[in-house]
Amino acid sequence: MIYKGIIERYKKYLPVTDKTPIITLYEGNTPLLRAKNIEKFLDINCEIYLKFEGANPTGSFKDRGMTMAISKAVECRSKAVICASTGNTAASAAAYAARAGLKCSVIIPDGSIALGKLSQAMMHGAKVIALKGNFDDALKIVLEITEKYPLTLVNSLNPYRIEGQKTAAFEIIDFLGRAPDYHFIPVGNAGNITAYWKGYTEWKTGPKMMGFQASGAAPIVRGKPVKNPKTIATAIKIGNPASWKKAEQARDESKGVIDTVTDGEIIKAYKLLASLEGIFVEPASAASVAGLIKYKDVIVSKAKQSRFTIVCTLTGHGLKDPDRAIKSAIQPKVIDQNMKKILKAIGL
Ligand code: AN7
Repeated sequence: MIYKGIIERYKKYLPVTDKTPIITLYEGNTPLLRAKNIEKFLDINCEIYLKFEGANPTGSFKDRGMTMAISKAVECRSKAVICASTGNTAASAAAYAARAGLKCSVIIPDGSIALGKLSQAMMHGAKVIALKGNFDDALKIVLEITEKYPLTLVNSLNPYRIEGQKTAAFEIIDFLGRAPDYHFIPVGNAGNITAYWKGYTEWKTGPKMMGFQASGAAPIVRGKPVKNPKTIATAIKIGNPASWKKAEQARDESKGVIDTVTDGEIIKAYKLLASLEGIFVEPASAASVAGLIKYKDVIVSKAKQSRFTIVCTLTGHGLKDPDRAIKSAIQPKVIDQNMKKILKAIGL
């Protein structure tokens, strides 16, 4: 079968009918890559796989949910959609809305979203409102607007978003032939951990769900909302997640954990992925691998009896946040057209 996106592939398991117009950019079907170099680096007796969601059409996992949300919005004759966003939802909503011919407005926290995401939302013709406030303020305002005006909410509170995103768990089960033992995932607004758990439980299987928040933006771990969340991983700079309770449910039912990783740990994992595996992700995405590194000893001690299979979701592409990449790596050398100096710089 020719691949035509997640709705075509998983129609039977999604709330669509033959009448649903499918708005797709052929999202999904993303690589599940074995990470042998990281296994070796960590000296861990497990198989580690990376689900690289940066390979989606707009560069993040949001496209899986957005193809569903926008298709259903068109089916319901909606004319306009709106979301609050730390960037990736905005980029995805703007792209799919453009393809569907819908109006799109996005409210983003001013100064707190990565450049790639902002450029996407702008290019796809969304009305971009940069709010003087944070993501939580933006979401509150968007919810107020959608209560009063006929705009379709395309944040993950829209249940079709979760339905679309659960297909990532289906792909993992299809690829491995079963569910992994552990699944590491970044947690922001907590829609994705909710969606994966829904996908796994629909197959009556499931790994331990291991969710990670940035330590400066960790309301679920702290047990209360964080007023001024702080982290370099702007995608998950969220102080009051919409799917808080469902994330806790995923954690508890799967006997997993939701814990923190520091910005330093995130940057370390971000660099490891790029330098050891050739996979460029945005900082928030590296929270899953940072979490795996944090829990390595716990897993190794349990892995004595059996060899575990571990999946880490890498939620978004590194090109989303070029500023952070350039700040995190060795700067290029500026050199005259002088062969001797150039050879020296190369190390010859
Ligand atoms: C790269 O775009 O919330 O826990 O508004 O962009 O489902 O929120 C983005 C979230 C992880 C967290 N990694 O997922 C938004 C937004 C990346 C992200 C998350 C986000 P959720």
